[in-house]
Amino acid sequence: MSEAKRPTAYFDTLPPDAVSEELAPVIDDLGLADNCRQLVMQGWTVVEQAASLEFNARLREKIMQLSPSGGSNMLLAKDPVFAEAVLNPNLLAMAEFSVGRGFLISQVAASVRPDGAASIGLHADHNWLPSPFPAHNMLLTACWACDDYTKEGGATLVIPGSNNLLRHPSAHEVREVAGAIAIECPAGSVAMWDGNVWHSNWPRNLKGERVVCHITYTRLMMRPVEDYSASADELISEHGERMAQLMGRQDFLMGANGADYSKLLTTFNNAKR
Ligand SMILES: O=C(O)CCC(=O)C(=O)O
Repeated sequence: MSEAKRPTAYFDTLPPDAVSEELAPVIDDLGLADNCRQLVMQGWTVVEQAASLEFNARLREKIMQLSPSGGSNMLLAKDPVFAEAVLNPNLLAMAEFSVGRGFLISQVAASVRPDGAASIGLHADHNWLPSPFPAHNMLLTACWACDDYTKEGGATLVIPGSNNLLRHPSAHEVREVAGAIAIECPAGSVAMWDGNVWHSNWPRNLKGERVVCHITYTRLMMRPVEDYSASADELISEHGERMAQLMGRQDFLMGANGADYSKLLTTFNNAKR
């Protein structure tokens, strides 16, 4: 009798730095092979001219309209221009490479930084994941720079290679910011980094605003199997605070109005305990 056939496709995990055979022609067509390599080696990369200048201007204008107090979130539901951004072929290809086929959208937010804006503080975007970080990246952040990125203008700061440490920076490392460089690139570029790399931004010392659309894609693993959001209010009123925790209502992620940054530090600290 022949041996029962096992579904071998269940076991063919690609190494973290490999481009799948399905994705390879797309990466080649878009000229993104060097970006993939840089993302793996250094934890960050930039895709310049990700779309037309007309698109960049439209995106910037919409962010300014929707961000009266310096920022906004839940943007995918607020205007179709954000669907164009998250579905941009360059971003989709890099996301598939970095966080795997079937990846999900996690966040579409914006920041508007005026002259004098302070640094956000050094961190890794795997902030709600304990270290050591896994071999495969879980989150890809794509920051659409609607304005030129320069150090003086408050560009994103990155510590190349810190992605290989697979951990969060210590308080000392956050203060020192040793080895940091500015990601300098023209308006219309998309700066991307994995969940591991330590980054922040430089203070802005330039007139006018730095406008950025922050897009995060996440690996399919990060999604609960069942979606209880429609029943959450009822379950919580019946069962209380521990049910609220299970429904994700005690963390900063995904409230009724998007992320609740007043709970950000508690969430990050919870995730490391
Ligand atoms: O605003 C920036 O330049 C950096 C943003 C950032 O740290 C993030 O989106 O994780």
